[in-house]
Amino acid sequence: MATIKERFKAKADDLSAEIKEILKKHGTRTIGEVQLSQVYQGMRGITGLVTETSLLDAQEGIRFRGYSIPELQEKLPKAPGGTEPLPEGLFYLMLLGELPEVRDAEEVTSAWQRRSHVPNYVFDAIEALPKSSHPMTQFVVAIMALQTESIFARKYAQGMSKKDYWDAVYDDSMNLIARLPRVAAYIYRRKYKDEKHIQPDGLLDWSGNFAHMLGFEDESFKELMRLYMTIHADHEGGNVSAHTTHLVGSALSDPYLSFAAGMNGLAGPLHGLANQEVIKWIFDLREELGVALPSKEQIEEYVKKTLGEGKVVPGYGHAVLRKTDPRFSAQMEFGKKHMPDDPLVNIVWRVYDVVPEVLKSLGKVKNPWPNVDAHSGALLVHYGLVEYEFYTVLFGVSRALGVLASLCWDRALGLPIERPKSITTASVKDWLEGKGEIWGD
Ligand code: CMX
Repeated sequence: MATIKERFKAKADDLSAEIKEILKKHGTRTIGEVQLSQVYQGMRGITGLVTETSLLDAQEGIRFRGYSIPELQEKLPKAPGGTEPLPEGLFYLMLLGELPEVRDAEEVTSAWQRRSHVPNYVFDAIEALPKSSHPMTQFVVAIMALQTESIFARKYAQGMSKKDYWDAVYDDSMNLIARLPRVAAYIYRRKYKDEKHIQPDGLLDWSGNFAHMLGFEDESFKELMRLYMTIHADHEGGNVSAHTTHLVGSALSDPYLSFAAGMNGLAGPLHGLANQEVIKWIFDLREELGVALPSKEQIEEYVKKTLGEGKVVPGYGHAVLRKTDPRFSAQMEFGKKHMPDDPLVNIVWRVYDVVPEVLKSLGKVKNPWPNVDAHSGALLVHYGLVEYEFYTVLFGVSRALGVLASLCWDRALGLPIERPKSITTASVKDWLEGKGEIWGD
């Protein structure tokens, strides 16, 4: 029986050959046109990247290798007695493009268990930061400290051949994913739990062990972690964290450097940090109104106040999606099943009843519907994980699965350094006046 690495290599060789053939026959075909407004407005809608692991449809939401989130919940292997998918299975699916059997997910679990040792100097690097540092800052510093372990960097320095890049990236990616829960849990227990650290449980799956090291033994919290780690893993290639990891990796920066760069992007409030902003916004709303469950009218007033202060409503809107995010819906289903009467969860649902209409009335918001971040915090608070500044770290641990599986593909397919063309407004004005072309080298 071939190892996951050997199976990946065989698949990558097949796809490389196929892509060569496609480009030979169709490489000059035009995929779309670029308007001047798109160049100025965040490259929205410009197709310019290949990401094999997942594809986002504006109406339907994300599909991982063709499978929607409800399909993953049905088809991916589960932990014994559990109903939520194991992210190990999703990683396997993203990497190999095939649904895993139970034994395949188990193989990933045991590979990550074997690779999970975090050297002490990584904890020392975290300890060198003040405890008040944001958890994402501590997380990125820890990833950078781990970089000294990079097999890719070491082998590159020794003169590795191009054809072996994928192999070193695969090992670095597997090691990094295996170590992230320990690093993240260390940051959490250091900052919020009097430095009372919890040793890993080598018998648990990746998310179950993560929950355990964070200090949560409730089985339904472990189920939430499995779902959370699955749905946050990947959202095709153009979002800031995925695109940054891919871009930095294209310079042959190793997976640690590339992933740390992606995490700096995830730490922005318009991207992953929105999950902490949502719960902060709801806590502020509750405090200002002085009620446990505000009415729809009260919420509407508060939303209008937020907008009036020139702020965004966190957790709503998306650059690509034009419907309720299925990742929001999956969390809503989890809430209905495990905590239908939780007051905070009920606020999230009430906000969902109110915000889209208010945002629509502005006439400029392209997507008034909730994204993944609108729901996650309330579920975590239910189990006692109330320290919302930590939420983006959870998102980051999950995001590693998608962006690092993609990085393996990038190197296996030999994708080149990324270097789109930029222009100046002066050159645009010349072009508009017919004084020549603005593009070209
Ligand atoms: N509240 C208020 N205004 C919003 C808004 C929101 N939730 N979403 C969009 N808008 C505004 C934009 O700020 C923009 O206003 P200006 O023209 O005055 O600059 C206008 O509506 C048009 O924006 P858009 O084309 O609809 O949205 P973008 O593609 O530019 O941005 C996003 C997408 C997600 C950054 C934006 O919707 C937003 O800021 N949402 C709140 C933050 C958030 O939840 N981010 C998490 C996204 C998911 C993730 O990555 O984790």
